[in-house]
Amino acid sequence: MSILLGEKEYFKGVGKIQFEGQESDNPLAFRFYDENRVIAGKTMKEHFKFAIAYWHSFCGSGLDPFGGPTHHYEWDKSSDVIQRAKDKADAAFEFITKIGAPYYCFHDLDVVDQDNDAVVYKKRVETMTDVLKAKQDASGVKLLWGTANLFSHERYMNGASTNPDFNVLAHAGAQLKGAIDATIALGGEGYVFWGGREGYMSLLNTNMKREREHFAQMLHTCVEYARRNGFKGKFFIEPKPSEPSKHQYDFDSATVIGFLREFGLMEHFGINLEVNHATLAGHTFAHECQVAADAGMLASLDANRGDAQNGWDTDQFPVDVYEWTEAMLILLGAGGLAGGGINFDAKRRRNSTDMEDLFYAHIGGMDTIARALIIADKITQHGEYHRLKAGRYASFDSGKGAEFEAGKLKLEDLFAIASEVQPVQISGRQEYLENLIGRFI
Ligand code: XLS
Ligand code: NI
Ligand code: NI
Repeated sequence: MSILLGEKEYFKGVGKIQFEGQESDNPLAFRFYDENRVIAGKTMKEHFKFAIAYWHSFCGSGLDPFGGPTHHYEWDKSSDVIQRAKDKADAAFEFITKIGAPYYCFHDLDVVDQDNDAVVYKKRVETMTDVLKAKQDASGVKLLWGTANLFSHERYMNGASTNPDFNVLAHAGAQLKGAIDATIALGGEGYVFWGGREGYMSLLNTNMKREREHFAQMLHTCVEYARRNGFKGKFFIEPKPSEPSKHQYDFDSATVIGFLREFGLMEHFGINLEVNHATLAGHTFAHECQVAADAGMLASLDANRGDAQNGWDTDQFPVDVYEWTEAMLILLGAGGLAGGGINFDAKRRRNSTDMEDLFYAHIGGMDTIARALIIADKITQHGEYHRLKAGRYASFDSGKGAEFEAGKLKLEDLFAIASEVQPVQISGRQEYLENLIGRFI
């Protein structure tokens, strides 16, 4: 079967990327990501469900606050809105099949230009849904999640579902309906809410309580609509502490879990964690993964990385094997991602202007994560790491510690025990553990 699904080939000279193993010198090959390799009972393909982000890979132009586009796309030339959207879809599916990602993700307005008229826009999204459906059927590529872009249009400058003006909220609802319809029609496995404008710039003009309540009400309204229309997948909230809002309501995993509990939304939702968002929240990626996993909410990941020196969402491709090994240990411990996959929410740099750069970027990211999984599995099988970590809590496994965990001890009991025993100093052995992990990398 030809991997070329459109009429025109956009990524000329690059064929299907193959797994060639660690010794390969071919820059356009995988060294670690072997989709059929079984690790801990599942193939890599099943573990990761790698997805390509439509926005960064096929829309992002390299533009930054100081300069215009540097990525000039062949598929972005037609003056006809629908033709341009179709050309972009051709390019997208050509890339997705060549890189061998089983999934993709999109915002409604990644696939077709927005229009202020809600009815015109609805029609456009429906037209493109049919186009994407045909491409999915022809290629076997699936939709990991869909979402609505409720942050770019100027009407959302004061928020979307949290806008103080009900008329703006209604437009957000119209867009949400369209994006949910598209996700259902395309068999999307999840639906993401990322609220870039759901937050505030100043509390002087913001009723935070009301805005959070409106946000929760909108989520309930979406869940009701989607379930009534046959959506069986998970909804994901993607936390981020700030940017573009000064303060976003979905600050981090812990905040989101609290919010979902407060408003009775837990059963329908999981968390979609993004590496760079964790960093911006002042956490490690592992911290965010662990908080979500402990609540049974580790559902999906947006793979990227920040910059150690710059405090913004630089969305670079993952390269840090140590960081991902820690995450993969948590993921293996949680029994995998609950309903989602790994989406590359990452962009090549503004000055990475060769067409091959998009391939190098994804190959590097997929190999980094694959390598981390292989390492995490070896660490798990070796056993010492897990033994040491569990061993630190052994005093709660039996005797008085176990009674405390079971809620059987009163404060007076603790006093009585303390008057008889003195704790001996026990090392946390952080460096030992760091070296232990390092041995497998
Ligand atoms: C922005 C977010 C965004 C979401 C989807 O920082 O990462 O890209 O993933 O709306
Ligand atoms: Ni982001
Ligand atoms: Ni993201």
